[in-house]
Amino acid sequence: MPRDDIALKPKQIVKPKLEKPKLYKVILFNDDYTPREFVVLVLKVVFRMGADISQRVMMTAHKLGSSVVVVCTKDIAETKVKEAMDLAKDAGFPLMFKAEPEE
Ligand code: TYC
Repeated sequence: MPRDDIALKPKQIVKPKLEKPKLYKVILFNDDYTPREFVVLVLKVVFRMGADISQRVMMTAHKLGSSVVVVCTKDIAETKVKEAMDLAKDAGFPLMFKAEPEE
């Protein structure tokens, strides 16, 4: 039977301190040699972007010099950059992507 003459301490609630994972931007850079269609293809295949958004991201890099493609965890950003640049290298184009920490 529960005793009412003993004061029980309330159980402490321990909140696990989970750090938010740092986010990384994948940035696409313009160059003078890679065909626009190839850039769009890479965005579709590697980043699974639709036709319209791929075209817009490519044109932003083409006009402004660079464009953010996606924001994600470091691992994913670095893997995507490698996949995209391997495709470009195999096709003989100097297309450049970089993963950078988000401020
Ligand atoms: N500037 C390239 C051209 O005119 C096309 C291009 C666009 C290349 C975007 C890279 O990130 C890029 N053929």
